[in-house]
Amino acid sequence: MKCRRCRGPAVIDIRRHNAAFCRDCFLRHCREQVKRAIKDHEMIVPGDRVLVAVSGGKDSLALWDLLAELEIEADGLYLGLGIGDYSDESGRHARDFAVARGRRLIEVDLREEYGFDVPVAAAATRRAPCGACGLSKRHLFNDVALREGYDAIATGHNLDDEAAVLLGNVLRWETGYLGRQAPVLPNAPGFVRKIKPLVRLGEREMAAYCVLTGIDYQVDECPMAQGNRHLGLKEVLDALEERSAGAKAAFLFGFYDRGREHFLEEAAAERGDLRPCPECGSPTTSELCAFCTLRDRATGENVPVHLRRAPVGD
Ligand code: Q46
Ligand code: ZN
Repeated sequence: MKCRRCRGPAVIDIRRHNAAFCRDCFLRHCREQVKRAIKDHEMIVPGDRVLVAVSGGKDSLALWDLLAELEIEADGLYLGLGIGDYSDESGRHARDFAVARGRRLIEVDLREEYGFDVPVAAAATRRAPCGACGLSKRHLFNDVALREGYDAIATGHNLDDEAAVLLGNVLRWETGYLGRQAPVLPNAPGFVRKIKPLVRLGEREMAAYCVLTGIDYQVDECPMAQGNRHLGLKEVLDALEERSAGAKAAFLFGFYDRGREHFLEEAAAERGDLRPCPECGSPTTSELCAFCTLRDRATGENVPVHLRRAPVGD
């Protein structure tokens, strides 16, 4: 197996590109894919302050590294979710990475700052932990970015993640979510721009990037991931990809180019009239935002019933 670019011995093959690469050409391929995603979707403009959501896993650490390689200065944000040893280990990987490279890592601990953690929230809401966890992450990324004056929040969602989310939304015809599924969500009053610079790179490529660059990442899966329906969707897409290389990328990029536009109206309508949450100021269509509703349930605070309207997990 030879490298497509330099004809040297290849270390990885990527079937959807019908190509194999040596180490250096593969790293260059990753940088090019991120650069192209940023340019095609106008994710970052010069002078932007970027905050990377860092979990300690392969995707977020590779993203932080790739942005630096492209001379995009970015700080990191790590959220302590309180998921036992898994969170302890994740935090250690994120901190070690930041210290070794002299980067700023902002840390927010859910339990210390808000009085609950993901397992407690899951028990209080009697729903799969990923609902409460995802909701908390979305809220806190935005909240910290707003408070600290960042222009964009970069997350490590890769091609496999995004294709799985898309399949899930299509299977249930979640038209509002379909309208909002994009590699970049522009800023709006109360919302910092969200960007996904890894959408052109797959899960296997991100793991290879970390191994080849010596990034020490959290390999263990989150113990609360059972019941996360994305895992099943990924398996379905992997089976399709196995039969037909490039199927995932065609599915996702075809949607961005020709599908999403059909759902924009629904997405806008679902957003309705946003107003500030009386407790935290975040934009919400309910009387109390979903995060504050979750926090109150998880901490057992006595909130009047009429304020507990925001659906948890939206
Ligand atoms: S951390 Fe949180 Fe993930 Fe664990 S509880 Fe689910 S969403 S699986 S990326
Ligand atoms: Zn709120």
